[in-house]
Amino acid sequence: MGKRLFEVMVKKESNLCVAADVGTAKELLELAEKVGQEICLLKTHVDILPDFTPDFGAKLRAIADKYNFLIFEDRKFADIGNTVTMQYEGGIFHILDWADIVNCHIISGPGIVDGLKLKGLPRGRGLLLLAEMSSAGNFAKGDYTAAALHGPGAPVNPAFIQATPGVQMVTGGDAFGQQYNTPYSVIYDRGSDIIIVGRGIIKAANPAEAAREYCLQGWDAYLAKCT
Ligand code: S5P
Repeated sequence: MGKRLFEVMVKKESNLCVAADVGTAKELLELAEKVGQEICLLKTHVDILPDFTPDFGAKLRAIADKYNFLIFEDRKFADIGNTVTMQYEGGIFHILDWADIVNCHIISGPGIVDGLKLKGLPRGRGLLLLAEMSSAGNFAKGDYTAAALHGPGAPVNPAFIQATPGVQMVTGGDAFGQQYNTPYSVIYDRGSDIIIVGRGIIKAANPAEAAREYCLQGWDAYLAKCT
């Protein structure tokens, strides 16, 4: 999945992931059509959609295939391995069926990765680990961050892909402790591969235009970093 993601990024010249935190599934699908051309990834929170129906995944997949982007369900699994296997595959959302990539906290230890791998690997799915968080006062730092990056004593795998939220055109924050950095600082100064942008795009007067601008800035910074 990592290879596929890099292929999409190169082909579309985009390291932009849009966080589709809109109010309904209908709006989400409309947003995916608007920004589809500019993104490598669309990040969802499927549990915020009041009009979710079982065909949501297939509808979003069709748009993802049309515009060649991958789907990242930001589920932030955090339980023991056995429980997350069921949360990943079952329930109402059947995330395993339609999300290319999911993520998890490492708070419960390596068993969570084993659980998600059991279901995800046979389907070729990807998994991102939360090594840090963008919100003020979060506890993912120091040894915790190092454990997420290195595992038990191993060096950082160069094939790991780093995606960073908390991105807007200007630094700042929101009323709940979210902290924003610019595309350039996240990609160039902090060495991330992908910028994750929510309200900077979805609340813009013209989300498609805003996505284009974030895409250009993110990719320029990435090229500057990689060359
Ligand atoms: O540390 C984090 C991790 C994530 S995945 N901080 C975050 O903000 N996120 C997600 O990124 C968050 O759930 C939201 O969907 C998005 C940021 O949205 P924005 O509107 O603040 O750009």
